[in-house]
Amino acid sequence: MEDTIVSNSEFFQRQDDLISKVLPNSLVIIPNNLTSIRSNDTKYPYRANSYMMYLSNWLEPNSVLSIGNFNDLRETTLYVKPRDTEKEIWEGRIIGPEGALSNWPVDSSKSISNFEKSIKSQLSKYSNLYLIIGIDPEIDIIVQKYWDREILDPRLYLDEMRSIKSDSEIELMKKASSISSDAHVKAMAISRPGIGEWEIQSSIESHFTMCRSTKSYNSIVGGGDNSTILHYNSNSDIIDGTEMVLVDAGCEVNGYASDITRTWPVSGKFSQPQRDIYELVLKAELSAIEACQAGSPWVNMHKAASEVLARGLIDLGILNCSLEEALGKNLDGEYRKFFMHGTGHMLGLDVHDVGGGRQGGKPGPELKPGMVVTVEPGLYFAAWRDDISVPKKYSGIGVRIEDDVLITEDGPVVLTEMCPKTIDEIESIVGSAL
Ligand SMILES: [Mn+2]
Repeated sequence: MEDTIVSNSEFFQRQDDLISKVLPNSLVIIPNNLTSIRSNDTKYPYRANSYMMYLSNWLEPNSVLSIGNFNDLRETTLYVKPRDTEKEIWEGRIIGPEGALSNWPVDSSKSISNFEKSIKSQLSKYSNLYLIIGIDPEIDIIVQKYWDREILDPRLYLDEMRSIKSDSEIELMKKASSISSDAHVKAMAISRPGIGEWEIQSSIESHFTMCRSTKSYNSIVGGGDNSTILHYNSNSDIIDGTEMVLVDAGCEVNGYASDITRTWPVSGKFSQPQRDIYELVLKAELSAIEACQAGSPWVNMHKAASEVLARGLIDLGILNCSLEEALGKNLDGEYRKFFMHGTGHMLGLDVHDVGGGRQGGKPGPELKPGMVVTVEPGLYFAAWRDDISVPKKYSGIGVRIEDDVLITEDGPVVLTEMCPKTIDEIESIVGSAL
């Protein structure tokens, strides 16, 4: 079993919490993610489903977790791939039902080949069924064969549980934050005029691997105008000595993500226009972090960042309008041409984690102690866009600064604070490993 800081008793506690929230006599079924083909007979690296990881830390594909509360007693069953010597010779060890039962937080364990038979008899004794539909279509079909009543969604409860992190989850997220911070510092240190975007990507991801972690999303390394493409990830261009690079990369540890963005000039020296934009985004970021207070609505951090950015865009002569017009009635004014995404998202087992965010213009959930959010304002002046006009000196500049923030009773705690972001710090690190 992989090292983890989360104990089996904590996993059992999560299962107990879940079954105390669902209706009496309910069965909750959580299928695991499918594997996916990369080409012919090679597969993408497998990543277990986050709900499966949250409730059982089971990481092998071809598996299903079921948790029932029949007569108020917990009944957790893990259906897993059976042992198979022939297969194991080629593909590696399979834990199997016996291994699962002795080391994982489950009450019983069976071969996945018995799933249909077992679920058929289980369903006949339960009065309610919860299933996350759409993860594994085959499981959906089997379950619906034996259940013609309404299927309920357990995510209603699970997302709320997952949005508040326990001490051990926070510890894992601190570990991920620290590895990602070091990776960014190393990448700054090897930066030089003419460096390839892929070289920076390789340095960052090799550090993740070296620390026995894995990237939690595809690394974004965009030099010059590429930095204005929000989800750029071909990382295939050479970066000119006059340009900055925007790097959005983070690793996960035991499934828990970190998510950091830094932007720096590959020469190690900010030009005045780069400095103007960088300082403005940094000011917006610090103001948004300050707004991450327990008890305040989600939208507050976005408001804080937006106000700083809108005012700054006017001061720099990029917007020629009133502050009201720049900001807009619903934070939808002129400034959105240059800051077109949200200020942050929840962070956890998924990099864009469950349980948060603004949807449909609503203020979003209240920030609570134990939540971890990202704060990531940015400004993007794409040279290739013909729908905007900005002073020439700012054309082709894109800056985003992103940190991971834990909400506590005593105010925001920046988990990624060891990753430098002041202009002085960055200028002293860039190129220092050459
Ligand atoms: Mn992010």
